[in-house]
Amino acid sequence: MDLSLLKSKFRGSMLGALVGDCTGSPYDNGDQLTSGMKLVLQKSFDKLEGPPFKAPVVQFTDDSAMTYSLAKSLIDRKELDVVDVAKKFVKRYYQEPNRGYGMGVVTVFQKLRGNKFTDVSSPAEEQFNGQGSWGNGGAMRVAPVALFSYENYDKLLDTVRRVTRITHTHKVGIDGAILQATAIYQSLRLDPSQELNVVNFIDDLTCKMDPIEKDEEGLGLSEPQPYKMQLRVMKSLMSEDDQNLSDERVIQKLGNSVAALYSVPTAIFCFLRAQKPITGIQTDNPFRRAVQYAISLGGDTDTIGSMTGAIAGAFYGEEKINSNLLQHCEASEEFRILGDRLFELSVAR
Ligand code: F2R
Ligand code: MG
Repeated sequence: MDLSLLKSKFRGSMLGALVGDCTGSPYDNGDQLTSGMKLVLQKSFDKLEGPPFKAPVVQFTDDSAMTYSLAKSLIDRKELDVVDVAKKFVKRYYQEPNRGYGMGVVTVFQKLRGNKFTDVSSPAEEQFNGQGSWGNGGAMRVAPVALFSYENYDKLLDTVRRVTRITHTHKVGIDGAILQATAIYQSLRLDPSQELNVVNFIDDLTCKMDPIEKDEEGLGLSEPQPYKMQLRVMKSLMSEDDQNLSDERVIQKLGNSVAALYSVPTAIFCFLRAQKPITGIQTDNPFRRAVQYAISLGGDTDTIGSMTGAIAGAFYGEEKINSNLLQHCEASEEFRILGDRLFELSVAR
């Protein structure tokens, strides 16, 4: 692939994650969006993408704070150093605790600080009576790992597993992060000037998730390969007519919650569905369509928006992310630079 396109894709993934978080956070109250709120969302995107106007920047949340820390650690250390990542997560949390972190992860941070990072495994393992978290907090921050591991999928798997375990040790939480990283990894490799074959994209994800989910350790899940099941559902939804596919049905089938299982597949679906026009989302820009659609599904809007943005940005590259919109997102220049540094580290060594 042409290196300037690949560099644009690295930037696009980091910026896409940021844009989805910033634009999704005002709608993040766990509920579905009313039709009035969807109109507000449409107008808000129109305004942010329109002629420049003076306004306070839209602040990012815990999603981007943790994505930033993870990218910075990989760049500083040139390898995964889980103690350094944990320190950066915790330091940033105590500097800016009001970024919307959930209570679960805050407990992990308190314990990590309490043991002075001598044990970075136990705090996450102790979560939820020793089950570990299946939340989407591992998946929401994983984009830098997909970029860092661009040339080696086994490295991606190992790095995602180890970095996710700092806060999330439930297999469903870890596998959700793997699925999200894999979707970015696949998107980086595709040519955005060619029509995306959505069936192949889902089939490739399914093939990659199969051995990962077979690696079960008797967790007693009712569905032994839950992400493969969600990918099957996604494929079936993709074959339906746009007019008949309501937001309610998508939410009912794929979910929109803080659970990795009910948000990572949703983000991938939003990216794929936005390859074509979607009723009710008025834009010609497929990157915006994907992110706006993800937010319009409600629920965990900042995180599903961010995960969708990271995948869509990795596919389309920076060019499809409106520059006026970026001006309104906090720290967009820093995120662009992180994309460049990860590109230099992984590709242009
Ligand atoms: N949580 C939020 N936002 C609400 C924050 C409100 C805050 N007070 C404020 O506004 O300032 N957002 C962030 O959380 C999501 C990522 O969550 P993460 O990191 O996975 O958290 P956690 O706590 O590990 O899991 C989330 C919830 O899932 C349920 N859960 C997880 N594992 C469970 C298990 N094994 N058994 C039972 N329940 C489990 C719990 O309800 C957890 O609270 C992102 O949206 C991010 O933006
Ligand atoms: Mg969230």
